[in-house]
Amino acid sequence: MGQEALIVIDVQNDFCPGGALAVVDGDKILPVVNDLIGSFEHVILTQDWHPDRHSSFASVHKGREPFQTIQMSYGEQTLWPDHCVQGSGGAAFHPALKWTKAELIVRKGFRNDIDSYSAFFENDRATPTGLAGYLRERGIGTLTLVGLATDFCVAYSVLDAARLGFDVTVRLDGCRAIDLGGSMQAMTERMREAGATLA
Ligand code: VGL
Ligand code: ZN
Repeated sequence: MGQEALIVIDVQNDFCPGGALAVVDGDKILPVVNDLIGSFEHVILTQDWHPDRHSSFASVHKGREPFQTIQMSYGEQTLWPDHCVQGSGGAAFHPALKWTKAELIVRKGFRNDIDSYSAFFENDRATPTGLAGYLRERGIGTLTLVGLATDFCVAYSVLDAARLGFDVTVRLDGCRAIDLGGSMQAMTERMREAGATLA
């Protein structure tokens, strides 16, 4: 069990209204997320952080459109509008996010040829980001997750955390979904099956 941490997934401008990959009401989570940041001793943030011609962008695949799915060497990959380009305003944290207390910021998706939804592994579900080792070394075994988007980066982080043996709770009032082709219902079921608590 050990210590507890709050993990805040991708609360960045591009996932909020007006952003390149806006999640409906993405900015509405900010009061809940900021309250949780205030109440947790340990806070970790993730930041989606892509090179400017990242392989998850539809714009680099001739004849493809955002939200289509393609086969990559590591499996199926959804194509996205260009988003969260390293150093861009869209990749910055939402201005209302009270992020200063964070002890660690995990950047992900920075390798050109592979996407990374999860805070723990890239989309091959095998290449680690280092977060599990960090948490274990610090004696943190219990995690609460919030952020964007529920059915992609939050959900894959939750599945990996549960698989790695962390005790995981998702605060759904601190999350909003993209909901692509029923992904919200499918990922909710998978998170439950994995043993996560959905609160
Ligand atoms: C995300 C799609 C692409 C997310 C990141 O944060 O959920 N979704 N990149
Ligand atoms: Zn991304």
